[in-house]
Amino acid sequence: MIRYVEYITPEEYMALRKMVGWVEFPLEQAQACIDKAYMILGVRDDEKAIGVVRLLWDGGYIAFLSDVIVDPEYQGQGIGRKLVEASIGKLKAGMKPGYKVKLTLNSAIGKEAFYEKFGFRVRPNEDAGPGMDQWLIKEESAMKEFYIDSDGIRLHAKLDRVNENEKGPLCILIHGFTGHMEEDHIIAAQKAMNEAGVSVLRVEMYGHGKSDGQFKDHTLYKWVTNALAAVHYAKELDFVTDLYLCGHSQGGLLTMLIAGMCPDAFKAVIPLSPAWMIPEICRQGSVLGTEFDPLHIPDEVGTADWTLSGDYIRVAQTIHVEDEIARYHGPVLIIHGDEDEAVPYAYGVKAAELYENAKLVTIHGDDHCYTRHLKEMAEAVKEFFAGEQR
Ligand code: FER
Repeated sequence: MIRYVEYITPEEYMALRKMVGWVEFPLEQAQACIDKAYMILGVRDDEKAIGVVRLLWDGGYIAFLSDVIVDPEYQGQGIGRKLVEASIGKLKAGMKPGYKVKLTLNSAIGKEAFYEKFGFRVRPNEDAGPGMDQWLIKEESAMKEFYIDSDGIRLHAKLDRVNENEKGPLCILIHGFTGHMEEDHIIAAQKAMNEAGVSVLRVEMYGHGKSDGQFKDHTLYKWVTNALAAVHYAKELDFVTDLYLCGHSQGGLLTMLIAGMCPDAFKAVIPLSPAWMIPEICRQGSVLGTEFDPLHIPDEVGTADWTLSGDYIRVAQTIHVEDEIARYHGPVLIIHGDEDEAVPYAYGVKAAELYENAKLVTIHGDDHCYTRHLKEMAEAVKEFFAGEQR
């Protein structure tokens, strides 16, 4: 049965536009078309959306009749006429005594006679020139946001591509402990890579940013599983030529572990201020300056600011980073501030010595997140990738 309803969904609206060959647009924009209309009327045959009309009115003198759509299978039954009449009726009902409103529409070619029946005049005519219009189109962003599945855990990801239409290198970029993908130093690294012609896949790990999981429950095993899922995702992308992996701090430790586990996956890896001492200090009974008995790990460890489950420690204690360093023979770029308060600079120096093929860039006078010389860090990243591309 044919019903007239006051609402249709953005998806239905786009499906109707598609059905008659009209331009489609993003659902967010379609939603605005529905929400901001003075009146929207949908037509359903039982539940199926088969028609729509939108009436726009500024409340002053300009009104516009837009999107008179009827599913071709239902045309010739007077549905279009009802939609136009309902729109004119609604507009007249809203006008106060003395109001004058100009109702305009753009007829589809050949539909002029249909609209003339309601009093519309074809333009140009003796007192009005032709109607004019143009489409303004904003390019789609090169950034795409989505989730990567990691054994049922949704990892929030953003892909910033250098060029939508070309193949090229990609770097996976991972934040640190308590961090996320929008931190200044993560964005700075992403932009530097993009400027060097490298697309970037930022991924948030378990319990961080907008990914699934609670911070307290995160462990390095979970992060390893997540990073492997990100690597598998990246390897499936058909535009990717060379793959790189970069991570900051605990993400830098993760980078070192994954490099050892997948030594053939990456053209190079970039641990930024890598917190690769975490497993060792957990074996010794301390984490982030908080002490515990390493042989009798409590259920929880923490301060007023953060809480970790004992499992974080248990897992960390089993990890041996030197083994993974020894398994990776490719190029490594380590960047480290020599006034890092969270991960002593000496660890950056030591890692650079242990790797077969590492370069250390020291950011003099800088801290853990390069808050004093962010540009220098970004420049080092850019230069490294520029060298890689030559
Ligand atoms: C620690 C020292 C530094 C630690 C973490 C960090 C979890 C740094 C983390 C980061 O910024 O990613 O003892 O324990």
